[in-house]
Amino acid sequence: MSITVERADLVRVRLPLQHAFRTSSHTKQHLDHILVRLTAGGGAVGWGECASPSDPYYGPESVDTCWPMLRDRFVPLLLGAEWTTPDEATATGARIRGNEFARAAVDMACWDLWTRVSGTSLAVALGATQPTIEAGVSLGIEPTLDDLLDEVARHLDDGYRRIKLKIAPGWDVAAVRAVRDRFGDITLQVDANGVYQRADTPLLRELDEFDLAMIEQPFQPADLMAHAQLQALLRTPICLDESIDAAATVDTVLHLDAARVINVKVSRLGGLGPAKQVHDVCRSAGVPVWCGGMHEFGVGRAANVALGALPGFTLPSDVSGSDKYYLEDVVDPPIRATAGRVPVPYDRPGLGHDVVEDVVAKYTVAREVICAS
Ligand code: OSB
Ligand code: MG
Repeated sequence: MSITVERADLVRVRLPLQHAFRTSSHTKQHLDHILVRLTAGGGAVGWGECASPSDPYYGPESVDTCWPMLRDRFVPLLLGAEWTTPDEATATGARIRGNEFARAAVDMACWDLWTRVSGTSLAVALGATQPTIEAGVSLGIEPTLDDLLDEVARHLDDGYRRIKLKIAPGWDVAAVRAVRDRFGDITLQVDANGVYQRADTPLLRELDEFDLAMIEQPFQPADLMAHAQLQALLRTPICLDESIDAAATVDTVLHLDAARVINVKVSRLGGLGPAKQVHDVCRSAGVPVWCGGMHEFGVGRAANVALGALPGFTLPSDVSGSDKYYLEDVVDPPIRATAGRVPVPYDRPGLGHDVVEDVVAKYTVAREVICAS
């Protein structure tokens, strides 16, 4: 079966948040992501999501860099090309370096299109085996420790079984201690998003006494040596997120013993194909992985659910129900966690969740159509 994409719609969608996000600089009431809708000759449609943050603080990309990369680079390379597998489709963009969030949107849309045309579910096509995935939540820095304790209590009440706390200088040991003291032996882990310096090693060692499931990305992404040196001092596993830009980096990380757990993200790695590769490398090395997220809308979230059901995903994910974040989502059926688990839609084609175009239209702030010339 061969597929040729003839048209791509880029849609910038702004979904209102359930609870405003506070960052160090401002408060956000909504998030903008780019949905990519591909139409093949014959009319079949596939959807992908670019879940880049608005600001280039997690990585170098932003929504505003992804849009022209999609419009002027990834989409024109794909349009008119004949392909038979998603890997062949995304190979059209292989010469482009970096820009993984933009690349991931096209990759995901090609997987959705391909599995819909072939009448299989994305989960089956990827080789997923788990009936449900374990949902976890990622909680941000709160104004006070009492606010944090309330947030943790609320999510435990909602059935989530694993809690991840964002930490940063000034919001680390005391926050972890407060949560441990109050909630006992829940599965607890922390994520620093690379904000500590090597000189903070004594402080990071203090976290070792709290039986954390892992410490995620303490140092900046390129500093694998610092992670290896810290891992040698800790009993708690280090997990890498931002550092893992490709399967090849996993080899280096494992060789250095710079981490003992890997966070696999479709968005950060440039799509489902490369994310599966990282899963496969870790699985054959016996290294546990879990599925991370970027606050995806339903399209990207559905891709995370399918990926997160692969057999090597043995640790709880950051994939929660989309109602944790959004008042209304773009897919039907909605993605929900029940008793801390999200079901995997093996019996539905493609992503397993259909995009509701009326909802997309309601929240669209920009749209551009690119056709094969
Ligand atoms: O580091 O895992 C991260 C969100 C934006 C940027 C970075 C990260 C995150 C999350 C969100 O932790 C997890 C989710 O999608 O719920
Ligand atoms: Mg992270």
